[in-house]
Amino acid sequence: MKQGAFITIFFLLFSVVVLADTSEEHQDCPAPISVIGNHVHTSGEMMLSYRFMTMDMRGLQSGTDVIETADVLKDFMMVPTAMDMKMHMFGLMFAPHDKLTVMGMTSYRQLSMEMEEAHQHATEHHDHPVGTHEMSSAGIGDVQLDSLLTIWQRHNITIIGNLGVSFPTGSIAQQVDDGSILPYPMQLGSGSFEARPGLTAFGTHGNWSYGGQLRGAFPLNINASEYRHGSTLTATTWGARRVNNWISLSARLLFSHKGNITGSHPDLDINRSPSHRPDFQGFNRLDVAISSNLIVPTGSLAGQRLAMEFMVPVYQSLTGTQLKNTWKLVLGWQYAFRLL
Ligand SMILES: [Cu+2]
Repeated sequence: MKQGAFITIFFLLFSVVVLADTSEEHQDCPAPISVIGNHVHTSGEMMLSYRFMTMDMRGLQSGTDVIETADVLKDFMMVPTAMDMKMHMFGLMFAPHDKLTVMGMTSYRQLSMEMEEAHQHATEHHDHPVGTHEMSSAGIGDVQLDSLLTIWQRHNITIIGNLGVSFPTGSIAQQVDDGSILPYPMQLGSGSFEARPGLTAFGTHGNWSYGGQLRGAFPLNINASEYRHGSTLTATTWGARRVNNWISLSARLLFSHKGNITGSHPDLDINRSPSHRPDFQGFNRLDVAISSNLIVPTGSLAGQRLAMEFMVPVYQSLTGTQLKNTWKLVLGWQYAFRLL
């Protein structure tokens, strides 16, 4: 399998560089780029960030079983076969105090979904796929505010509490050209205010750094379209190793749980497609990711970081019939500087 070979080569390269011992002098060894709110800043420090995320979903699965498109078309008029998600994420961090960092984030999202459609005959039932088409949506996502409080710090270990809120700035009324509403996964926001608590711990040891984060997202209200997304819980743990003054490499495990939707959009017909069903939205997933970081230690570009993370699922159990994740890539830029 092409993807398997690619991952194997990546991991081999990764272990070769990790095992090659090089330098001694201390310098930051950051967490993987897509862990949000994993570090704090010192008073008066500011950080700008941009992340580009692209994710591929392909093939249907129910629970952990692979499902054929033709089988799903026995029960639905349409079925998604692939989905592509692109996100441009913008973030701003500022520390008014050594023990408090505040953070704001939003994103611009581009979603597209490929569908296969069944024949519609009054007298005869065909269940083989006959037509494919694509639907897409794009726009601003939800806005997140987060405060990071240093609650414990000793030796090389820091524990921070994350207190976050998400505002429903993303549209939940994205439509197809003919005016019909797009299914749940194609909407840009959740439509609800969300509480986003979390707990993050990280430490350093020589050329190594490590950490873990527990995070929840709890939608607080039924949105304007009469539904509420399920709660999300994530747990991640990472290890990073500095190779030299410029480069560090990291690996992490991520477990995610998402519940089903409560309520339903009044215009989404549950017989149309599996993605129209509010009870087909939850999942449990375990992902593994490797990443690299490039940090400029001195000079006029000091404080800049370029990073890349590549993630693949190793286990996913989907509630009902859904598209499964195949891979995700995040490219990021961060720039920290002293404002005050
Ligand atoms: Cu920061």
